[in-house]
Amino acid sequence: MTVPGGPMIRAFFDTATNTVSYLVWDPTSREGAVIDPVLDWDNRSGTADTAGADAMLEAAAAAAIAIRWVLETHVHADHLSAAPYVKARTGAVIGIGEHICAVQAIFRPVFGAADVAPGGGDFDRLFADGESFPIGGLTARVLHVPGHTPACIAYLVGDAGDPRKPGAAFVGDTLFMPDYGTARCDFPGGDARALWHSIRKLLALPPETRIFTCHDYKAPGREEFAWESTVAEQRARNPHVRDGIGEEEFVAMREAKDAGLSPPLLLLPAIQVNMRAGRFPPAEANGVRYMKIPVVLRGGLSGQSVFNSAVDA
Ligand SMILES: N[C@@H](CCC(=O)N[C@@H](CS)C(=O)NCC(=O)O)C(=O)O
Ligand SMILES: [Fe+2]
Repeated sequence: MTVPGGPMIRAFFDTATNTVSYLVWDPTSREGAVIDPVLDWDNRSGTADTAGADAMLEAAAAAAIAIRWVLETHVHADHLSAAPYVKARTGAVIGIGEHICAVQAIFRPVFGAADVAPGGGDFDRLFADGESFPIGGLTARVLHVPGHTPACIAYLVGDAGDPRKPGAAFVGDTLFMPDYGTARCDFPGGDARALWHSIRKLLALPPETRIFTCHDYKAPGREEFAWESTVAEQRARNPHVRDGIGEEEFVAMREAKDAGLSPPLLLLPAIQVNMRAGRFPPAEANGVRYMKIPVVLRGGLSGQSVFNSAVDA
């Protein structure tokens, strides 16, 4: 896929988690970025693998693309990030939004993750709203788009780096395809009203701007997975945010819908790894790394001290 004068873009779809990762590059300098790479995770056996990330690295190598950046749109709650693996293989810099610290402040105590570096220091680069950076000869501009999480950002690459011209917007979990809707806002720190304002910022981009989403779950009547749309298509027919739908209507719809959603299958492993920029929790004294599951006691179990600590038992 190409736009004259703009970025080259190749999408990689992870069927296990419905996640879309992107390889974005400048055809002139052949420098590029990987956006939201997925680490394969078998939750039944606790096994991580690199097949998905390797496919991206092989595609980059075959096209002689030097990967300079691993760009996260947010701390994903449904899959593990392959960012450290891509960094180890390429020397790329791992970037995320500067409000990552707010996400870590929520989840560090939940997982007793004392090793999380202060000030977002597990990541190499923290992007502020409005900041620009180069991908080879392309310009990427960062938009803070909170709502799904407090730290979500979108990357506007190529001509989209210039707000007067259309280009490619990697919008993470904000808008999904125009026949599906928007991302959920019920994770800790999520906020439907904030998502509304973030989406309005995205929909104020030029109508031809290409929108690349981070997930696709298909939609009733659609057989194929899809991830690319335009601002114009979103404004014409997104069932949650098309033109004519107001803020209050959106917030009521989003909150009602979220009340019926289950936590993502990989929520707990994903958050504890991704808030560490894709690092696994540190090894214990026996040299083994473990994922943690914070235990919640309900019903007759609450107040039963036998379940609260080994000492009580
Ligand atoms: N069934 C999926 C759900 C994943 C999920 O909750 N995805 C988030 C983005 S991280 C979302 O916004 N989903 C919208 C929806 O399911 O309608 C899973 O278990 O992984
Ligand atoms: Fe997400």
